[in-house]
Amino acid sequence: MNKGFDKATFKRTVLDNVKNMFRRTIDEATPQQVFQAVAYAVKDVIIDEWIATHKEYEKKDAKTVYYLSMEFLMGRALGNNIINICAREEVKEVLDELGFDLNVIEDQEPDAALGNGGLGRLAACFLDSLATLGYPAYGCGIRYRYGMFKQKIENGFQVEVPDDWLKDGNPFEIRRPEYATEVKFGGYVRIENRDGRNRFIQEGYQSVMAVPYDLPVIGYGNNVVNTLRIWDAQPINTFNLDSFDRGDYQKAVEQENLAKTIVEVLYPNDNHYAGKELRLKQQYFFISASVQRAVKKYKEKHDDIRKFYDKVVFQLNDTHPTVTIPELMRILLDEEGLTWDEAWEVTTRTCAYTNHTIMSEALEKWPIELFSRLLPRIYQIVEEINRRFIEQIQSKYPGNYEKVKKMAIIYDGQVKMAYMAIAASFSVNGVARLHTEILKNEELKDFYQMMPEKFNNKTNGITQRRFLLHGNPLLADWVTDKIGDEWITNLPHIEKLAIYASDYKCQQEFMNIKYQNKIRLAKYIKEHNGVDVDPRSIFDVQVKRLHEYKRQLMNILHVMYLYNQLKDNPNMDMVPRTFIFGAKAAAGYKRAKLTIKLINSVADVINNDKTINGRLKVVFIEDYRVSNAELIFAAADVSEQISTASKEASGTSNMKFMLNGALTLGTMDGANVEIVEEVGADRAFIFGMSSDEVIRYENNGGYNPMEIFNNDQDIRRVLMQLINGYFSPQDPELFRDIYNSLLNTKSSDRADTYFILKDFRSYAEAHKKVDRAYRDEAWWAESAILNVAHCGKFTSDRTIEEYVRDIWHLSKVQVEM
Ligand code: 26W
Repeated sequence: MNKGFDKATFKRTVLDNVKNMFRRTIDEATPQQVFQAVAYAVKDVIIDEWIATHKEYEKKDAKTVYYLSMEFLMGRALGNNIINICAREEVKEVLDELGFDLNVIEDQEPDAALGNGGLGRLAACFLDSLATLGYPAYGCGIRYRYGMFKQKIENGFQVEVPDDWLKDGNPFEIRRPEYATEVKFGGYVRIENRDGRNRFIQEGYQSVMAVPYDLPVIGYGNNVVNTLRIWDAQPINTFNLDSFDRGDYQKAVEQENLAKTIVEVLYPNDNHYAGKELRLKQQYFFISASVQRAVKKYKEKHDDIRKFYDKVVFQLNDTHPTVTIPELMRILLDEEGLTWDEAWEVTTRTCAYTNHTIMSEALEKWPIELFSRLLPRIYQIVEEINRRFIEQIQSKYPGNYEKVKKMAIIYDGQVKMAYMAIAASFSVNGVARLHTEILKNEELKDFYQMMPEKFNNKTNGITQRRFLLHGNPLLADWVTDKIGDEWITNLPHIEKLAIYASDYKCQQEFMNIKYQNKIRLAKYIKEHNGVDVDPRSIFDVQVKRLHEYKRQLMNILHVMYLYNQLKDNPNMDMVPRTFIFGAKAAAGYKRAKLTIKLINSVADVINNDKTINGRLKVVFIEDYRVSNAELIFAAADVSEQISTASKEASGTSNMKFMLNGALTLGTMDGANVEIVEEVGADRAFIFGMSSDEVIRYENNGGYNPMEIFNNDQDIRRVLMQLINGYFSPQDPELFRDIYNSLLNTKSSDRADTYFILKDFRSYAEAHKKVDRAYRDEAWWAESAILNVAHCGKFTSDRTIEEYVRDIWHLSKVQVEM
């Protein structure tokens, strides 16, 4: 309940908006128009708080974190915003009175999909927590014209469709042309000696104007509204026709094109570095604009730029924003006139770096040629950072040239972004305990040995406001009914549920809510896939980006294996199971796309086989994204978290499933380790090799999957079905590459790189345990409730408090209205 919320005023605003924006009365308005009208009305409600929040920050002169990220996967705003202003009931009533269903209106909003997956969604959860906890924070990113592509499934194959998310406008954003900033690319550096000092002047460059758009990030029930600032690019010509006047027509056109292309589209790669020039332009574009703006803002209030770090901290979300380091150095050296040592002191006390992956193909290494051509002055600075860093290595390890080779920022013709980030940050963190240990002891061992004090862990978290309160209203109400609503801002409080876990009546209530949510998802599946699924079957779900290390392939191979068993043994005793997949593959990732086709081919055969009596169903949910994720988590019984141990830095869907009462079926990887620690190993289904074992095999050149192929006839049968047309009669060779990837060393440097065959038997065993466990209704209900009760650690509120305590050192601000 929001005491300050005036229903009558709100209703009038909605009606006025429909009239003024669309020249229509409410009964003529389309749902999309009503959505727009409601969104603008909500913006009206929060605008004073947004202003007041920033006034308060100014007044307190509060230290601010800038969360610098190429990706913010915000999803839809309306539903979340009205929840955070605590006016969901009121808005729902107003809409009822106007003859509209709030859920239908929410469905009109496109997802803001300015991110790929885990890293982008984590940034969104962090913004929610920062605002809710009352910490001064900006998210800084790019206003991509096209976000993450929409996925269509045609004939079982993924087809990418552009995501034109801005086509109806974006009601919550505000354009801020007064903060437009020029960003320069290319040209050359002229050195001029003035008063005995060298000045570095970039000439012959192209530039664009970065224009920010601000989006409100609303704290839960606390009047705080923070800002997500995303930058658009505009041609500079419209501001300054000089070059055109001087007859430099070519350059004017090029600058126009640069502005158009730079923010055109989000790169849909997850965990894969592609080395595209435009990507580096995007990185420097939003970083230069954000850093310039932060410095300017600081200088409005403070004289001594050498104390910048007292008021500002830059958190680098993976290496993508690492040019922050040389860009801040450039501003301090070239514009503020600091000495190198002074500038370095400021930079290294301002920047902190988060690592999100150990996948070696994700490491950003830019060719010197490209980097220095695009960013000539920045490159000079990187060279000097590298030169001094090598000196430091040599003084610590005299004569040890191996160390220099392994740790240099520039080596082998490449600029290594992670190494620069580590060398120049005061904090380096991993995103789950196991991940941080692997960074310290394996991947970044040399850096850890040289500067152990920088390394720390921050286990990821998720926001319960979106993934329970908004996504699963039935369960949210039930929880509140049992223990009150403190869990909304203090998730560990949810532990109070534990005493209800063994109570028969509570178990019934809980399982009934799960059943209602399964009906809701079954309806969605019927509408979108045309497949009937039985809400009484076990909903066994794997939703995440498609990647070999996440092993969706192992999941579908196991489905094939189960299907074979059912065919051989029609009376086999098994609880009906619905396997649900959702995953986008990077557009250029052939094998991942083929895996999607395999899942859909298997689904086609199984779903249409009358002889198995619907005991097995396979569903691939098209266009998995934040909005349908909310429905999926709420309806899941089993959460598949089956990455090859050591490969998944943390995972965050594992936490969202747990919060919604699904049991984890997973490996001891990423945050699964900590989930099991919280809920107890007996309330999850753990299988497979440990990360130590995986790493040991890797260091010894892998293992021989042929042995398994030769000795295990069930596995052999499944693999043969990949190449005998069993699931692709019209093209028996279709899945040859997948078969080869598992068995043939020629198709990848190691056969079965991700140990699918090696872990298969123990995976199948774990599935058998799920089947047995689900029959014990009381045990399952108890376990599901205990999962909810023990998920307190995994709120992003906790994660943010740890960042604040150990890295950012911010103070909470209160906003009175
Ligand atoms: C340069 C291409 C590229 C693009 C994205 C490389 C790497 C990425 C991201 C780091 C991939 C990513 O999203 N990583 C995920 O981050 C989550 C939040 O910390 C973790 O929970 C996931 O385990 C991790 O895969």
